Amino acid sequence: LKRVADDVRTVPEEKAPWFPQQIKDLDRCNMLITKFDPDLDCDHPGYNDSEYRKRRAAISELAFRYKQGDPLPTVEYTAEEISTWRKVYQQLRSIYPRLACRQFLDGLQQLEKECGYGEDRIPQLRDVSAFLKEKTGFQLRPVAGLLSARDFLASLAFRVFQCTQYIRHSSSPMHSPEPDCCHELLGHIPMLADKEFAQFSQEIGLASLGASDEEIEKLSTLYWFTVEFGLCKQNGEVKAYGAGLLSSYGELVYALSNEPEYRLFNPEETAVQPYQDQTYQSVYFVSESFEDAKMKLRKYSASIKRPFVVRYDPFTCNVEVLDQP
Ligand code: NLE
Ligand code: FE2
Repeated sequence: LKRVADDVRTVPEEKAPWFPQQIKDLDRCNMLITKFDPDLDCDHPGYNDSEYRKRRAAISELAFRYKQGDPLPTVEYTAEEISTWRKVYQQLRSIYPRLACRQFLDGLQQLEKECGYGEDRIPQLRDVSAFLKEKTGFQLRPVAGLLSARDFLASLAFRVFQCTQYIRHSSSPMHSPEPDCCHELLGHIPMLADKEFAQFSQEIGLASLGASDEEIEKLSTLYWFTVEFGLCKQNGEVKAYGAGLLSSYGELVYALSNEPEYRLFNPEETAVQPYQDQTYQSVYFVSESFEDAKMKLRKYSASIKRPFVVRYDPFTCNVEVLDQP
């Protein structure tokens, strides 16, 4: 295997989009999608609340200034923000035991025991990142809003999870179309404390590096219907493992009622299913088991064709680029 890292962009027939090869390159993976921005989207519940928008701008600033390796910024949350968190936490906590998958419940229990999770305070990214680092090697990085799929997936290749730090508007605690700290901390973090989940999250990230726009679109659709909105069978019952469900009381209850359509998870079909990002999904993909979803996703990721091979070096945290053998 010959190193081709530096010629990837110069050899015309091997042209691939730029991608990060060192963890500090993630400072360049910051392309935001502004369609849910409360300053621009008149359907956002915070659109007419100038206090909320000012607060969002201040928290975004922390993310804009952040460089890889800086200590994670802390936010002193206001009483109103904590009260939104409390509502979200209490409501969701009461239905998790019935509706969430086992891996999620395990992770959440550890976070409650070891990382100060509870209804009275919003956990700080700094503490959560240190916790995850010990469990699965994942670390957090602050982000100002919804990231482009390419940049978001690329960070997973380095076991970095990009996390928003602001909280949803107090008028809609039960559902938000955009990510916020409730979504990250309650939806994603418990799953990222699971070793195997962390491993396959990184594999999706590695598969995305230098992939074509078309492949990125498919990969992010798959990510959407699994990591965000996935359901799986466990002991004969359907449970949620998707973070978008596990952070939204409204959609979690809906997804596990008999209203929505269920289809069997199959990467080829799922990857081209149009998805709903304004409101609840109209279809959910159910896999035979959590392990089954994982296996199929890994297989799909590994099948993406690129003119080169990437390999992650855990000692240097660099991605090596090698010629296709
Ligand atoms: N709908 C989710 C929630 O309310 O927490 C957020 C989804 C972000 C992709
Ligand atoms: Fe998410």
